[in-house]
Amino acid sequence: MDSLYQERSDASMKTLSLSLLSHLVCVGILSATSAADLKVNRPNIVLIFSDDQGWNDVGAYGSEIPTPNIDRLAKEGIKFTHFYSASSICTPSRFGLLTGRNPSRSHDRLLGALMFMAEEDKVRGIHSDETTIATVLRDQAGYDTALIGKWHLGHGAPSFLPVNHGFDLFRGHTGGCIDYFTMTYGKIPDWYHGLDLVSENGYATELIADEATHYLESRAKSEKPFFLYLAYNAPHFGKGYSPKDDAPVNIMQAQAADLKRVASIEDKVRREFAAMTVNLDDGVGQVLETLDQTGLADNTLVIFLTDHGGDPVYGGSNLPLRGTKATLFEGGLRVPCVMRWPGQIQPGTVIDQPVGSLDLFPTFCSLGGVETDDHVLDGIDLSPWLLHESAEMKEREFFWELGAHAELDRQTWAALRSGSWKYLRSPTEGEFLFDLAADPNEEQNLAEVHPERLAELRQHWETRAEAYRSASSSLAP
Ligand SMILES: [Ca+2]
Repeated sequence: MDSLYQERSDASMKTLSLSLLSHLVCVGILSATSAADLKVNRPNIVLIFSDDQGWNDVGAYGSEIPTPNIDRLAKEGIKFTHFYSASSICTPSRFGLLTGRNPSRSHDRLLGALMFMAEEDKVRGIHSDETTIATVLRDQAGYDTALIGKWHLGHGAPSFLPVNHGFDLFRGHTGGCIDYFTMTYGKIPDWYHGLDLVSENGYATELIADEATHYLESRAKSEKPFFLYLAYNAPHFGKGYSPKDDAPVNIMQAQAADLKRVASIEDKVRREFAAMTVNLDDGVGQVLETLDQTGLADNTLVIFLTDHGGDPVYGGSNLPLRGTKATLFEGGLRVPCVMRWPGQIQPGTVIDQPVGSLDLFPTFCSLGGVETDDHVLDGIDLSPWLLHESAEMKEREFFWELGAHAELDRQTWAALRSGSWKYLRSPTEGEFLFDLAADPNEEQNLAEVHPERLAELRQHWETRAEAYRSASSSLAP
């Protein structure tokens, strides 16, 4: 099956590479059409990724939580209304984002979160032959690369860490969350500079924003383009430590000054979540201001998206969408996503077609002038739509698999979107069929009304699941 996906990928990339090149000429990025010129004009990329922030947790998407800086990106660029994460859990979402491959293809079947405290998870993670966008941009397009913030793709051997996966610079943490004030996971140190653990204190969201500011300032006079993956731990809960139980504990960690800013929110947990969110939004504002001050803004594509839906237990909200983090309803998968590139992306653009985080790898490659023929990818190059070409987006399928564990034969969540139809299988609630065009919030299960379509989509899911499983094991070292 790999060859099938390779063929699709090849065909689309050839078409779109040509398309991009001609477009870059049209919009004035290039003065000539040579590959050398394309390389000279590669944009910087700042990819801001927040944690457990749901559909209803960004102002531009209807939230009561004020996020003026994220909203500014939407006003000055594109707002996507059907942007899908690769998964509704941290680790597989990040695997898909960074590799452009469905998480079901990952060697270690990264279909659930890597739990930091679990000994068995210290030998799992992203493998050295699984290629990230950072590696490609660094090695094939000459980008300087950095990860500031959360990794969550392996915390055991150094081979799992970001500096061995394409990132020149890493300042951040490897586990699923941290204590916002001590940068530890419970009591376990988890703040790195490169491969070295360091002691830090402050407030994680602000520390990450400050590190980003320093990085951008250091890039201002460089000839090389850069790729900054800015992965906030916020507004995910923090991982504190309970002396009474002598164990790590999940805690909301808002600062008093931020709580005052959202005092009108009555529910205590929602208010704490909102306070952590406005601080995150401040960080986005600080990044945008630094881009302005350094003169980098015009040649920098800034993207903000979240890793998956919110968790209402910890104050997140995905309303009016159904479901939450760790489910495959729209509330788990559909995420806020905005992109800005001054002078290239038209301000106030709204894109309603279904796209997703798996599309970012081929898109960044296209913008960086890198061919993707050698990669088996599951997304498409979005640059024609970012740059307002009159390109038609073909209907395609989106596939998700959650919680599978081949050795244990655990129950899984399954979902597949084909056109406006969505098939979903929950381990506890059975099968669903939704028509998202008529029912975007998944209120009407049409499984009994359209049994043939249900069977057809179920079969599509099974075929893909088997293909990905084979690809995963056949590539494993
Ligand atoms: Ca998350």
